[in-house]
Amino acid sequence: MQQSPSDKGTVSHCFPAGNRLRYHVEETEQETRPQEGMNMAQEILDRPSYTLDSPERTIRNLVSLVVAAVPLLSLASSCARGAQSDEFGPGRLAGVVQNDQIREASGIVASRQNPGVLWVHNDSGDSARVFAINEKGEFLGTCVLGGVTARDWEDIAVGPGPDPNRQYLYVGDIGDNLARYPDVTVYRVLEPKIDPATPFGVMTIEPADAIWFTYPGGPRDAETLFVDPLTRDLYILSKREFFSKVYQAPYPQSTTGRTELKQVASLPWGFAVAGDVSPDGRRVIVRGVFNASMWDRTPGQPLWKAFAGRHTPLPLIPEKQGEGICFDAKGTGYFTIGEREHPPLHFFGPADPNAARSSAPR
Ligand SMILES: [Ca+2]
Ligand SMILES: [Ca+2]
Repeated sequence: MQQSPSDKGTVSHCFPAGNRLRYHVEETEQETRPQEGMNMAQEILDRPSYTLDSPERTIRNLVSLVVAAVPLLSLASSCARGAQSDEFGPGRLAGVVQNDQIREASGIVASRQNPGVLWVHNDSGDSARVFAINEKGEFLGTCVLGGVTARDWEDIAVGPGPDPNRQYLYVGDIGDNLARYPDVTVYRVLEPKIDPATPFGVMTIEPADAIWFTYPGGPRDAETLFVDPLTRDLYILSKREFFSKVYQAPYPQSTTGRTELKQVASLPWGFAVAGDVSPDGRRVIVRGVFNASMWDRTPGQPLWKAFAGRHTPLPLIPEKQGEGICFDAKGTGYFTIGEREHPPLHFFGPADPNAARSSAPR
């Protein structure tokens, strides 16, 4: 399996070797805040500007790295300490994914038409397939996307598509650690009907539409994809910025040529790694490297305008390389998952189930 430093493990030492900055990666089972800080350091190191050409510049830039990391850490910390949502409980372990094929869960989404089914996929290095698990993390089966390749899959979404009355899976092949690819692709395929109580083995789902995107201003790395269930517009959020950018591709998206995304908003923080829209289209959640926030959309409002409003920090449980978040099928709670073998699946339900804000019309 291909492994790039920016995708795998946790950087614990970095040092100049020859004219290039090399990475020495060590795996650790610790799941601590300091560890996440190191992950953040790795995220910053992954940025192309830290590809160095001399030991002297290496030292200078490492100093800059530390300086740059401090406000980032402070920002994340302040988010965590701020007016965190009291709507959701502190979270619990819903289960542990025991299947060995799911070794780097890079994206997760809850099926709307198959309540109790979650779709997950691996990061770069896997074939074009998604896995179905249930809300306990138990494996249900594998769906191979026929005729599709996987370069660096980073997020998955579900929602309507060409047939507004059917549900589609959207898979974002949008990872671009070094911002070098001329385009990125979102694959769209009809979602199969799955029974959350019945394992189904392996099935092929096809045909898949390929939707190619470019960014204004050149390539970008992104790990966040979601679809507006009310309009079928696609959204991709850039990752490697202090204020992640929100890009939109209105429906209908072309499947015959590249479409340039349009930047429509920015987040109040950066390094977005996952996101989702509630089934009723009224709420958006986005996860950062070690924080997450939720935005409310007022009725009739374009989804992207919600990002101009107040955001509510959400509780998270630290996860190793945690970069998956999704609403549950009702939109009253959310799941998170991280990139490690046998990852824990965490669920954050309503703090007060009787007062749960439902997806039903208010
Ligand atoms: Ca990746
Ligand atoms: Ca991801």
